[in-house]
Amino acid sequence: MAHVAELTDTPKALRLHIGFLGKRNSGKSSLINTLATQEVSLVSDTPGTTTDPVHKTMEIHPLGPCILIDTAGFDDEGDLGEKRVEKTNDILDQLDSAIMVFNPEDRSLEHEKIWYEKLKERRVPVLGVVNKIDTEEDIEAFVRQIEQTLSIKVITVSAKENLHIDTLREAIVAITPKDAAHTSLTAHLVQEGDRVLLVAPQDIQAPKGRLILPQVQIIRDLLDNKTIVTVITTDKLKETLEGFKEPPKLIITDSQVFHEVYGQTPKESMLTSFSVLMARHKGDIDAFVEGANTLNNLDTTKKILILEACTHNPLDGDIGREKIPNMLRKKYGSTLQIEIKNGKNFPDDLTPYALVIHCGGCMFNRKLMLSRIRTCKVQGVAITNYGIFISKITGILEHITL
Ligand SMILES: Nc1nc2c(ncn2[C@@H]2O[C@H](COP(=O)(O)OP(=O)(O)OP(=O)(O)O)[C@@H](O)[C@H]2O)c(=O)[nH]1
Ligand SMILES: [Mg+2]
Repeated sequence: MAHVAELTDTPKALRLHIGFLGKRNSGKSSLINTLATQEVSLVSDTPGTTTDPVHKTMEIHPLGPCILIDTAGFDDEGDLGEKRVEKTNDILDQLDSAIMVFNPEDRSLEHEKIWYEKLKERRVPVLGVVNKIDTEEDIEAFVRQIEQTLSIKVITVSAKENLHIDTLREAIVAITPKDAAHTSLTAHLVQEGDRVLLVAPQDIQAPKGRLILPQVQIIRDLLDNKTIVTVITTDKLKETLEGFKEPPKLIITDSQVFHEVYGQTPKESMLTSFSVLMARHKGDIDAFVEGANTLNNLDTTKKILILEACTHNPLDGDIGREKIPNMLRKKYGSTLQIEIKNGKNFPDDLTPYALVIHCGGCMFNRKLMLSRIRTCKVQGVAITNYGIFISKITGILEHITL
């Protein structure tokens, strides 16, 4: 059954990520269980019950598909405690919003101040939730203390007694931005009734028996936009175009065969790629184009960093590990220093690099990608992604509809 759920579920990367943070024993896990109306996370009166971040997918109307992330208490101590806190720290870049849970039995706000600053830095909206109001007196004074110290909206609840849980749900909806990850991927290019041709080579890189996530998402989006969709492999391009009465409004191609498709694109048709659409949807297309333009004048004394987020097994001709390095070496010489890293770990120091070339990030949410782009900007390092890089280096960028 797990397999079925996987196929029908909204991909995690498209869900809004809502983090529950707070001291140990404040009731983070209890609140998630109450919202989910099921035992998702273990609850106990022993501080430090939750150790690793726990993900619970759920629908919150009208936000849509969300992930609630339970975390270890940010006041955890000792060697193990520090590691747990680090894991909490690692998820901050993904958060669309954060729920900071307070325990009225402990009114110190030192940790909370630090974590509030971390969230503010990342532009994550924060909602304060004072839990356990069934046990404590003078909750109002505590609410005022929090509001004054952190300048956040605070509500009061009891996970145990199910008090004000509807208010909590409404407050979560109010603070969580419905971001661009939930808007259409293609509506800026097409209208109802337009004919759209997708070129999706099913080469050795393609997973057996299915299409890759960006292709699935884009096909779904085109269907939602009531366009007429045709999907082909590259070798069928010529006869498909010949069979059309009129040229298609839009052709969307895999970037790896961009050149081939560009050569055959009718002048009346717009041309873009799956990765360009995903880049716009997921990141900051202008930053990526600007990043790719550093190739005009590349500082070859510095290194190039290629970041591949997936941990798939490298295959012959793999795009991140072979195709892109080969393209770079062909243009800038074999001495160009190229580093390839697993994109899960984004380096803190980017200054040794002239350019970061990121994968499409189909496994990441938009918030995480934007945060990486921001980190690059702060350090003055250019960033682009695979699709934009390939279209730039093959001289096609100016012919793409962005
Ligand atoms: N009286 C009362 N007790 C609560 C409430 N919410 C949680 N608790 C209790 O507080 C204790 C801690 O709850 P958890 O949900 O495990 O707290 P947590 O923040 O997830 O704790 P860690 O995982 O250790 O960081 C448990 O014994 C809960 O039963 C509440 O609203 N009222
Ligand atoms: Mg917990």
